[in-house]
Amino acid sequence: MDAELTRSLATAADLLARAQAVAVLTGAGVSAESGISTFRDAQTGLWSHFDPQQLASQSGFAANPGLVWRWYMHRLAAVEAATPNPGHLALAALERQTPHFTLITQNVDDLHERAGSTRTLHLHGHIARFFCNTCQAPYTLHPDDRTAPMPPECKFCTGYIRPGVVWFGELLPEREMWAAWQAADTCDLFLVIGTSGVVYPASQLPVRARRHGAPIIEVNPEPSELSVMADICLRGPSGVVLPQLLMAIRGR
Ligand code: BJW
Ligand code: ZN
Repeated sequence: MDAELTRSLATAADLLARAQAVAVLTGAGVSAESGISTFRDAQTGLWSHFDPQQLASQSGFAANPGLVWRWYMHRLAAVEAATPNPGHLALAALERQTPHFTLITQNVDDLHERAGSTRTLHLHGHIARFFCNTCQAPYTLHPDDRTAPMPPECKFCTGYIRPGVVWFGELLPEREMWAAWQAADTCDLFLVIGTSGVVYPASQLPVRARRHGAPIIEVNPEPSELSVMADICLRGPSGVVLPQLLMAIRGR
């Protein structure tokens, strides 16, 4: 481990050990080491010709509902086959040893929950939940839907069924967003992990935390849009850095 990372880990561990209220924002990078592609990574294979930003929108769904459905079924299968990595496990352990801990995720997978995190706020919804795009009625996925060329149709209104995620231009779930603002406004330490920080309003959470003086720690192998406001940048994959951080806290 290089000397700068060792020093930064020790400072971050001190801050975490003293903090009473910790808020954490995670993004796709935290699931990368579980084999789930990050959102803005070049898509692979069949999907490399498509723009994820266009697919994850009402206009993309209207233009080609079959394509969007098949993309989500492909990604759902990847999430179901994946298992939590040491980064997810370290965050669950951190929750257990912190008096007030709020985990806010932009991820649509359930790997934080499967790692043992108990109070995760999903700002962008869940890939394994479904509802009607027209009348919002909830829908239970049928095994045949997974390989269907088109989305299933709603039995109430014949609208198309869509995944329970938040697309561009859509509002975030109110209860989760409100709880996330609260956590950012009241924390005494904010961690930003594995996110490019380009998507609003999630990107505003660390801004809010910083406004009232909470130190910001970033964990990301690459600089992000949020690096400029971070007091400490831990440059490395979260599956490696977060367990090291946990060890540094315990070794104090
Ligand atoms: C690792 C790693 C390892 C890799 N360890 N790290 C102009 C200006 C400002 C705002 C807007 C604008 N035009 C429109 C907007 C608003 C828009 C927005 O923000 N757009 C921007 C792109 C500009 N936002 C919205 O529309 C939101 N709604 C909203 O604002 O409502 C009000 C409103 C309505 C109408 C008009 C205007 C306002 C909704 C946003 C919903 C986003 N949904 C998605 C899709 C979810 C479903 C799906 O998954 O298909 O959520 S988009 C996508 O981005 C997904 C992610 O959760 C989200 C964030 O991405 P994330 O997690 O940061 O991933 P990446 O891939 O970007 O980055 C990965 C990072 O990991 C990198 O930094 C790597 O280095 C790192 N990494 N390996 C640690 N091992
Ligand atoms: Zn319907």
